[in-house]
Amino acid sequence: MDIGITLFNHILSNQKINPKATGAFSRLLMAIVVAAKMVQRDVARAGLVDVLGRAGGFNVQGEEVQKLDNIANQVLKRLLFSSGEVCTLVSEEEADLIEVPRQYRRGDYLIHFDPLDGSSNIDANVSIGTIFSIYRRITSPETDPELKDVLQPGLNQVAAGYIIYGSSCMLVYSTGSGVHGFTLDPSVGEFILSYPKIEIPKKGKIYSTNEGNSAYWDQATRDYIDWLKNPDSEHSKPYTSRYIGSLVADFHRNLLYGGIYLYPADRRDPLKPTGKLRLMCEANPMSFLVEQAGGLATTGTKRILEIKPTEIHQRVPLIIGSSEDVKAYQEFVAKSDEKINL
Ligand code: AHM
Ligand code: MG
Repeated sequence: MDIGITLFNHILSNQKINPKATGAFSRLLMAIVVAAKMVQRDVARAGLVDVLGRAGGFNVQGEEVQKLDNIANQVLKRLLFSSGEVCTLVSEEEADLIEVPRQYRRGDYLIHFDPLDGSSNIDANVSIGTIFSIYRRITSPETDPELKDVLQPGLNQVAAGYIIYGSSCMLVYSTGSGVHGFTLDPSVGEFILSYPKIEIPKKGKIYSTNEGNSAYWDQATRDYIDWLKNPDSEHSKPYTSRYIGSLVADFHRNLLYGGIYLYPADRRDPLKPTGKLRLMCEANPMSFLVEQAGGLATTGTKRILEIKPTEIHQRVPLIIGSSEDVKAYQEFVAKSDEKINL
């Protein structure tokens, strides 16, 4: 492995091999990299609650302490606007499309992002992350961006990635030619290539799901999870259960070790049997990455990347991971007579 390739160099060398590249896309990625370092700095200080004050409360100077997801949202917006390369943004934290303020140049790209995924874990010092998904606009650059620009299927993503704030800070991304992971060296403030061309094992031994919800799942999902727990050496079962409750962290572990992550539809609210995770800022970017790494992502019946979105905050069931594990799940769904609206 080459040692010492910085993320900055990686982005620039990809730009150089594309004769049509203008540098716009590289500027956009660099803005995300700087935002990642800023959010990492703030996340690392989150443990100092007694000194700085708990989010939502007041610090020792009597100033209101902002919630970290809010801070991360503001940081990303500021850096992305300043890049001059975005025409609109969609954040998990905001209900509507985010307009680019007049003082900034407007570019051809739009980004869906979850500024701080798994943020309910912050106080317990559990890994959390930022997820991003980049598209090129499809309407004329002369006009204001429209809903159809932000409601493109995941297959149209030009890049996607995440930053994980864990025992180290890593940025993992793909522009459609493999998945690459970089680790932040805090002593020099640079992301260094640590996992080039990540390939998810074809089959894992880990399943990750919130089994507390199993009473609300469809029968096929319950049967599949029971099957994983039945000892059977031919299929390397029983599987190990690992669930952090932070999508970025659960996904990252499974990407490296192999396995399957499931957030299926549940029937707690019969009017919304659509799971919890958001298509645009969670399921699509993770599905783009997993496919680039040789894995699969499905609702159970549909490939995630082919879903035609209808709303910016649409939720979908997400079953994602090693190809053989996801295929085994799909077989359980295919055999089932139960019709669940996926
Ligand atoms: P968030 O975006 O509000 O943080 O919610 C998404 C998170 C994912 O990170 C995680 O996989 C899931 O919600 C956990 O949900 P649950 O607590 O229902 O298991
Ligand atoms: Mg989230």
